[in-house]
Amino acid sequence: MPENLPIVEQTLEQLGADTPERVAALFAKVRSEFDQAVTAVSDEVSWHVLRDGWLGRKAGVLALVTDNWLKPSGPAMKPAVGRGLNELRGHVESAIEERRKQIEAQAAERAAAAERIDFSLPGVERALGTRHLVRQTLEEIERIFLRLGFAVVDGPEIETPYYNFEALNMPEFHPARDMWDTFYVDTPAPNQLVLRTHTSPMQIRTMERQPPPVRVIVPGKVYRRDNPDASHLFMFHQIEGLAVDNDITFADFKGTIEFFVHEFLGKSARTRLRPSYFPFTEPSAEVDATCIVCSGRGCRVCKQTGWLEIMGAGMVDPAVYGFVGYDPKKVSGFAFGMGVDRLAILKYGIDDIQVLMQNDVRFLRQFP
Ligand code: 2NM
Repeated sequence: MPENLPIVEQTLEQLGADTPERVAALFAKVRSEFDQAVTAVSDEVSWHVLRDGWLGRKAGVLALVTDNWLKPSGPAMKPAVGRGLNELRGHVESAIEERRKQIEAQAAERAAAAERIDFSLPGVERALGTRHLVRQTLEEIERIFLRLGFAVVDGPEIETPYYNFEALNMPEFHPARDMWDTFYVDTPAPNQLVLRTHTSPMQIRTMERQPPPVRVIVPGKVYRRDNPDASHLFMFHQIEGLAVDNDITFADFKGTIEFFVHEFLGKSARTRLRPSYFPFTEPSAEVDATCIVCSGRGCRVCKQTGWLEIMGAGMVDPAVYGFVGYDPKKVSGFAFGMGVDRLAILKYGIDDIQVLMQNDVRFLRQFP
């Protein structure tokens, strides 16, 4: 029963309704309360509350009007009360039914709107990332060596001094270690660790694990404590290679490197070797290739020499074989190492290596 209708709980006598006009006024009051209530109904739940409150068999308003107004009234008032009640019932029942239809229609409309798909809306454009220029260059180099039968291996960036130096023919306190400004990990003295200064430790691990023949390349990040400038990063990428077997010669090395340069820089690129020094190769060489910017005529990039240094290399020093259990009298091989970041900027004529690490999308988008 609606709260603001206490009159339906009283009898007509208690309410002092002793004329048909007063009875009609009471029905008008009830009807106006109903009209307010029915407009306030907005959903299925409040509709059910309204229906039970007005049409409920025991405590609905119409049941109370029947019990408290109609039944106790005498012959003089009964016709007026009966008419009022019938009118009220007709009005309440049809209005409640009408409201139910409206609410159902609204719900159906809302559900349809939720399901409606507007096929004319533009699609969602997903921003796809691309491989970084360094990654692209690294994979290009990998593919060239894969065609020659090299396998790709990788390993840890944090290494023991044994793998980074000692097994590469650089004992503790040997001045050759100063060729690389090394990052040391802050660990207690006997458990020293370093950030690898080259990927060669993995070549040592590879030889430890398998007998010859070995043909591997090792790509990855390496770390050197340099001050960054246009040609230095303190973290950069290397690809080192190693070929060891019973009868590998310096000629195999030259052929391999020439093939690589032709594939990477083009058939017109030429190579030359200059003597050099590494603790782990003997003899050692720097490999130069024809400058890709000026085709060897001389320019700013090659400092007017016509040549660009692209890698260091050499025949593996027999001392290295001793550390991995190979017999230096039976095996021979060559090794080489190149800076991927440096090759990438040479190939694309970029004048500052640092842009590779700055992640400026205006730069990155030029290498989709
Ligand atoms: C270079 C240059 C020359 C090299 C040597 C070895 C190993 F493990 F076989 F001794 N790995 N890498 C090597 C040789 C690396 O990088 C400029």
